Amino acid sequence: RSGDGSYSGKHDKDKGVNVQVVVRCRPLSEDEVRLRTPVVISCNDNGREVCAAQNIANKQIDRTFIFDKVFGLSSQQKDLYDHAVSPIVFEVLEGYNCTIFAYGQTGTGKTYTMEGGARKKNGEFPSDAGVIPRAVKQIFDILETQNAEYNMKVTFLELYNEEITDLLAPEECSKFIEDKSKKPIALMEDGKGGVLVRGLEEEIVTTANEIYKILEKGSAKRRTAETLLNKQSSRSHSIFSITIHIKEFTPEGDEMIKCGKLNLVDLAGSENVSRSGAKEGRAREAGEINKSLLTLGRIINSLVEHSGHIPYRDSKLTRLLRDSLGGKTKTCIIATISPSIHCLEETLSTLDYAHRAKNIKNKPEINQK
Ligand code: ADP
Ligand code: ZZD
Repeated sequence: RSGDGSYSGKHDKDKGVNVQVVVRCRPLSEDEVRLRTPVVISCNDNGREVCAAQNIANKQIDRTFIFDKVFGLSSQQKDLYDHAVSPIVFEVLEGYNCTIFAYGQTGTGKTYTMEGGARKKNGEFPSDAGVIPRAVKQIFDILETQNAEYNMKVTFLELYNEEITDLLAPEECSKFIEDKSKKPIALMEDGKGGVLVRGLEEEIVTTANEIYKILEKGSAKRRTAETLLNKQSSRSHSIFSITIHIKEFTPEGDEMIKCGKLNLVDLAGSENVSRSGAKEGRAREAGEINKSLLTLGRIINSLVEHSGHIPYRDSKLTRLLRDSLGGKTKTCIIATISPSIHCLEETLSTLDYAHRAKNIKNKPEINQK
């Protein structure tokens, strides 16, 4: 689909399709309300504009940015899902690989957006459920109504300090977190320009409930690992992936397999890069530089500046998600921001970053055999 909303088939493919970038601003927290924190962000709701009010030397200098969509302070999980994510899930079921990134400063709602509120004991679907559980539900709802023949597998991993933790690996392995007996995970080139994660647990699933249980298990494991290894969760990236093979028949009655993959990525807090950049030397020693996040930024820059070398291989995150950045995957970035005056500097940096990413072009292709 091209920018003007029309289908233009081949044409599209040749020129590439822009990465979709949406912005979501969280509401003020109760504490911020109590402290009468000034709001400096205004969103043109159900629109595409976000405006940051900046007061420099008593002069009002507003900056306005245009995105594919902007979700204002009062947007609900369902609004964001229906308008930004649901169309992407349909494309996954058509056989595209799609990736959704959540990018932003810690505390702006990346995890709230991607995961959302906890599961309910009574089994009811939470109204504040985030992108991941909603996508799972939508995928099964569609497959059921289509009466499709399919198989599905999921993976869930965390990346911290350039080390991968398999959030689905059985307990036997995680008990020995620091032990040599733990299953080694290695990234290997697959010879087709992609990367394989050797040793990563792939769970075959047949119902949405199974996936929810897997998410539960993965979340618990992530929390345990964080406590045990004293990790700072704002510095970790998590990637949840669903791969679906769907059997279909052509009008001629020939069998056809379509394969779609959805990657849902909750990135480390963006302040991990901008701040460590400022205090390079000491931060580097303290291991504070988030190599993966830094490399992601560099790749976005080289892609939009069309500078020859794209440093995909410089970090694990970008090796894993290489195809999402200038490749055959359809990509969407959800940039999350705070409305508070105290976050203005980080917010402007997030908006600049996200705005630059709008210029990346991918060349999506359907996987079918
Ligand atoms: P991050 O993952 O970016 O560090 P969180 O998702 O942990 O941020 O969000 C920080 C806090 O703000 C949490 O308490 C979360 O519930 C709340 N929050 C974030 N976004 C929203 C939103 N859109 N609506 C309501 N509460 C939100
Ligand atoms: N944000 C919640 C998890 C938390 O930090 O506890 S919400 C969703 C995606 C990835 C991992 C977990 C979830 C989540 C969940 C909550 C509680 C136990 C397991 C999983 C969730 C929420 C609604 C439906 C399904 C999963």
